[in-house]
Formats: sequence, structure tokens, C-alpha cells
Amino acid sequence: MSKDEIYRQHTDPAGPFEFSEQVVKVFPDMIERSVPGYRLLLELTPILVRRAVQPDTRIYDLGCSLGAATLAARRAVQEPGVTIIAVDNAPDMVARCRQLIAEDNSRVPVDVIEGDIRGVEIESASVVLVYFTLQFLPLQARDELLRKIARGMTPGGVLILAEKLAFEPDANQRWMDDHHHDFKRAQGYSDLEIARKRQALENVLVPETRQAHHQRLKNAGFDHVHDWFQCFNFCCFAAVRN
Ligand code: GEK
Repeated sequence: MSKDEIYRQHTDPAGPFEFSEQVVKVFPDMIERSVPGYRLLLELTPILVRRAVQPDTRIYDLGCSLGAATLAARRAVQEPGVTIIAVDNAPDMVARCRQLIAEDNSRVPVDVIEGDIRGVEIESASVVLVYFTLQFLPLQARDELLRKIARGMTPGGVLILAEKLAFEPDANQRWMDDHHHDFKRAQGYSDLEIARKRQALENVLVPETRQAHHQRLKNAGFDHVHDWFQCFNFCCFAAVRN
């Protein structure tokens, strides 16, 4: 696995973060060393999927990157007639994701689509995974995406939504940021790398509070929201449609 040293070399201000070819090359290392609990979240994903997936339905992975959540979900599927649709709009991510899916030996069909998740139709979905991707959409696009997901779900369908959270008041935000940065230091990132990455993500990754997520999920038509996972400022909701 190639090491993420993207923000190591220079001291000039970092430009806005993009899912470039350079990022794709180091992505597994970058996400594991930046998102506390990422590996555990993937390990727990099959447990949620196994209970939620229904025969002859679809699983969607929106913002699939290299397909880590797709592969975790794929392991859990035992029902007949299930197809996984994985979507990402970064061409280099999609190309590498297709290779990794091809190397995996499960027989559950996976369709990897290069495109914007806002333009993808959601149909007969018993499970929708949106791991750390809603946070990259413009705020005004988020309600509509979740409404579309809710409309496309079968009764009993589950949206598993992982996000970086924002906190209020400021002192709570600072506590989380301090511990997140300590986590990154413990993973070998320097203070300079942490500061430059933070600058690059400014206005690109826009986190929201837990309350804002709950409200949006309710407004979109989900009946129950379970706060089942959190590691510092990274969390995962399971939202159920009756
Ligand atoms: C994982 N889920 O490993 N349409 C499609 N893709 C998008 C869009 C969009 N509008 N906006 C961003 N992306 C993965 C990790 S990474 C999270 C997800 C991170 C894609 C973008 O190209 C990238 O691959 C992904 O969303 C976000 O569990 O890097 O922090």
C-alpha cells in the first residue's frame, strides 16, 4: 500500500483538495490514517448489511472510491438476485475500483458506474451505503439526495450513512479536533501535513452536526435513525425506512 505523503513536501499554501490520480494511488493509506475507526466501520458493515439485504433488490454504494464498502457489503450477501451498484465521479477512482472488484472472488454482481451520485436513479434498494461522501456535496444538494434515496428504497430498507461531524459549541468542536489531530499524529502525520490537509479541505468537506443529520433523515422520509457508531468526530447512522 503506497504511503500518503501528499502534504509532506511543500510549505506553500495547499490548493483545494481533489480526488486526483495522486490521491487514488495513496487512498487506502490516506483514509485509514485520517479517519479514526474506518477499518472497524468496514468490519462491522457486513453485520448491518446481512440483516438488511433482501432478495432480488439492489445495494448501492454512493461515493464508492476504491470499493471498500462495496467489498464489505458483498461478503454479507447470501440472498439470491442481489446486485451492487457502486458509483463515483472520479475517473481514476472508478478505474482502480473496477480492477479491485474484478480481483475479488465473490459472485455477487457489481456494476461500477462513473458518474455523479446526484444523477443516479435509485430503485429497489434494500441497502444504501454513503460512506464519507455526503460531506463533499454542496449543502443545498444534500436534502434532495436523501429524499431520492428514501423514495428508491424497499420497505425495511436501510441507509447506512457515515460522515465527519461538526460540533457545538466551539469548545466541543475544539475537543474533537484536538483528539482527531492527535490520532493523525499517532498515525505518523506531521503537524505541517495536518495543517495543509485541513486547509485543502476547507469549504470542500463541509461537516454538519448530528442534529442536522437527524433532521434531514427524518424530513427525507426515514422512520428510525440509529446512532450506532462514533470514533471522535466520525460517525455512522443507520436510517430505516418502514
Ligand atoms: C470508502 N466511500 O472507502 N458524485 C460521485 N462521487 C462523488 C461525488 C459526487 N457528487 N462527490 C464526491 N465523490 C469510500 C470513501 S471518499 C471519502 C469515500 C474521503 C466521491 C469522490 O470521488 C471520492 O471517491 C468519494 O466520493 C469520497 O468507504 O476521501 O474522505
